[in-house]
Amino acid sequence: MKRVVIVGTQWGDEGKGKITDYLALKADVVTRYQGGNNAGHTIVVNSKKYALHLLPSGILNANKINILANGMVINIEALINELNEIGLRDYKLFISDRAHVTFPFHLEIDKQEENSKHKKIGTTHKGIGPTYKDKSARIGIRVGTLIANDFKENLKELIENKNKELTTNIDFESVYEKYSEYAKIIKPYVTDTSKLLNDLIIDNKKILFEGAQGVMLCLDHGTYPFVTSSSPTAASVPVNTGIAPWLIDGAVGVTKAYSTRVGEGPIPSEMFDEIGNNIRIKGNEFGTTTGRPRRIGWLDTVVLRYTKRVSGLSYLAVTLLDVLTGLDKIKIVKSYMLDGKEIDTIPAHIKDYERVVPNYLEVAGWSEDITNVKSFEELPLNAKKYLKMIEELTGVKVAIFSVGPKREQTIEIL
Ligand code: 2SA
Ligand code: MG
Repeated sequence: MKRVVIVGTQWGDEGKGKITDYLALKADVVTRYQGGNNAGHTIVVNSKKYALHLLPSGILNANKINILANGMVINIEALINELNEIGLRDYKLFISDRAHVTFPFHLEIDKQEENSKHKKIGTTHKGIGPTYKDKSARIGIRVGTLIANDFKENLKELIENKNKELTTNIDFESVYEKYSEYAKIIKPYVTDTSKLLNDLIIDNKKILFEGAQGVMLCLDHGTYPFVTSSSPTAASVPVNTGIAPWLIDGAVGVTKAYSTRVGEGPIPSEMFDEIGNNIRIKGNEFGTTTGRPRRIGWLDTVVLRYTKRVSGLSYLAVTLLDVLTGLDKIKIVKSYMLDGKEIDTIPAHIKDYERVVPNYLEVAGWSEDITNVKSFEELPLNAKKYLKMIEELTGVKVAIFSVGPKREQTIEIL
């Protein structure tokens, strides 16, 4: 597959960064296409840790082309900080002139909205929703406008608009002063990335589209209103990058060997017991972006089949399999019960989804350490059975599994 989308099949944090990092070794281009710095992953190169929130995983490799496409919302200050963090090195970075700019007041609005709502979403407070809101309301500022001569007038209009809705007053001059400086820094990277991508496709380059968050957090197909404000599905790539849908060859769905969710909203297989606690500690299930403890549940194949349907999944990559080592029994959600009926989908109405009760299958676990396993064959029988069961229940082949954070702990099976 030449042009592949990395899709989070659950509620984010599936280990997409690790899988992208692994698959990026064979790719020429890595493109982020939605969200902003509400995403996050850590990359270790020469034993130095880099926390990336906006920059694509290929940035630390001088030979890769990295693109922030038009579907993104970009906190320019955070982007510049990330560039400073990676330091003086060669990189190829391109930023879409059509991506939208997240300003400090978007973060402020995000916090204010969360605090005033009686039903919290549990956002990352990164101003993601408010930036997309301005985009939809047709008052937002694109990167192309940030670097244009009349940025000042555009910013003034936006801030006058915002001052009407905010309890605090945004000082136009200080925002303008800062952002006109930032504009100079990023200007060399700004381009029409749709044109660039289409040219790269003509050149037969291998392209990875790196999704952030997960399909269950999709604005359209996720557990609305407990979702993010963009679409992490493979289907959103064409719109969010400016390429034709038929130029996408497939999608690798990344799933944990169990479920997690950070923020509010239902997770039907949530565990409130010692097993869940142990998984949280062993899997280091704390948010990269906000440090919040993640909620833990059993693997949910209703979710995976749903993700496959709305997003498309050519293959699965199962991460954190090693975290399940040592469990006597492992549960897998097979279907849900709602009002006495068995269902195999995610109800649209959130109150209904909150009421579903999972039907579980139970399989035997394994106790052998699997962190040094180098192939599928080396796995204990029950771990093999677990992966096979995931394939059977989803109808998607498991192409990759991972047994630890290191690159060599990612194993390809196909
Ligand atoms: P927001 O800030 O408006 O996007 O928040 C809306 C909801 O979306 C959830 N959310 C996330 N949940 C898990 N992981 C997220 N980001 C990952 C990270 C990166 C990834 O490691 O931080 O896996 O791509 C993420 N971003 C948003 C949030 O908790 C709210 O429920
Ligand atoms: Mg993450």
